[in-house]
Amino acid sequence: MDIQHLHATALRLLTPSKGILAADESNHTCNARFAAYGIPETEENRRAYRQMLFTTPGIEKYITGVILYDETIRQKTNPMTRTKGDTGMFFREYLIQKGILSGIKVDAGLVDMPGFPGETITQGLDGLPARLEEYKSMGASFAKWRAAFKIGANTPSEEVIRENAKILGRYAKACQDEGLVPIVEPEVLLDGVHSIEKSKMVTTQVLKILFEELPKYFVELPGLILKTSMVISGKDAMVRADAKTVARFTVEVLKTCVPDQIAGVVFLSGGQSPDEATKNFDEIAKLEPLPWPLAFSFSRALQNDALEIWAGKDENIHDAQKAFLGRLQENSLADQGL
Ligand code: 5MM
Repeated sequence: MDIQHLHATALRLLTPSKGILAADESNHTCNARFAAYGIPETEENRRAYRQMLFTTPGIEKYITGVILYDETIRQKTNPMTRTKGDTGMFFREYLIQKGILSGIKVDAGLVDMPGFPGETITQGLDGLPARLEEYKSMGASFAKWRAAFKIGANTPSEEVIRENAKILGRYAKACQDEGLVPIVEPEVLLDGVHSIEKSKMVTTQVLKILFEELPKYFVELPGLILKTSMVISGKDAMVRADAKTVARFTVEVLKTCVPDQIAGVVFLSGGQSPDEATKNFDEIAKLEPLPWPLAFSFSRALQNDALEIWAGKDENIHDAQKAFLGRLQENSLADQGL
C-alpha cells in the first residue's frame, strides 16, 4: 500500500471549493428516479442521462470526481451519433480528460439483517478484491461503500452498527491494498419523525463505532474519506431544526467522533431538497477551519432539477445542463462559506 499516493489522491478529491458528484445510482434506483418523470427505464436512457451530466460544459470547475456505477464505468459517449471508425470514448476516459477522477460504487446494496427487524447490512464483500483490481485497471482512483441506518424506536442497534462498521473496515482495507481511496459512507437516514437531538445521538454512536473498528482492519486513516449524513431532524418531524443548528450539531458530532488523521469529510444530501442541502452545507462550511477539509458529495441535491428538466428528451439537454451547473456553482460557493 502506497499511503502517500492514497493521501495525495484523497486531497485532490478534496480540493477547496469543489465537490464529488455522486452518480452511482444502481439501475434499480436510477430507474425509480426515471419512473417519477415518465422516462423509459432503459440502459440507453441511463447512458444518455449520465452523458448529459458529464458533458455539461464547465463542471470541472466545481467537481474533482464522479462516483460511477458498474454499468456506467463501462459505457461510452455518443454510440448513436458515431460515424464509421469512431468507437466513442469511455466516460471514465472522458472525465479524466477534463481532470475529473472516476470513482466506483462497489457495494452490492442493502439486505435485511436476520433477527434485527427493520435493519440492514450492506453486501458485496464476496469477490471484492478481483472487482477492485478490474476497476483500477479501468482507471478508477477511488471507491465508495454505503451502509444505511434507519432511526426508529429501537433502531439502529449497536450490533448492526458494529457489523456494518466491520464490513466497512474490510472494504476500506481491500481498497487501499489495491491503491484506491475508500470513501466510507455510513448514512443515518432522514426518514422518520425523530428530533435533531436523536439524530445527533445516533450519528455519534455510528461514527464512534466506525472509527473504533477501522483500525482493527489496518485501514490507514490519511488515505480515507468519510462520507456522512448531516445531523438533521427527521423528514417528518413536527419541528425541524434550522440550518445554523444543523451546522452546529453536525460539527460537534464530527469533532467528537472523527479522528484528525482522516483525509477529509464529504456530505451526502440524503433526500433533503437541493436548497436545504446547500443551505445546511453553507452553514457547516462557515464553521471552518476544522481538522479536515470538507466537501459536498450529493446525488439528488445536485441532480434533481436537471433530471426533471431533461425528462429523457434531447431538446432539453441544454436547459438541464444549465440547471445542473447552477447547482454545482451554488454548492461551490457554499463550500467557501459564502
Ligand atoms: C446515488 O445513490 C447512492 C446509492 O445508490 P443505490 O441506493 O442505488 O445503491 C448513494 O450512496 C449516494 O451516493 C449517496 O447517498 C448520496 O446521494 P444523496 O442523494 O443522498 O445525496
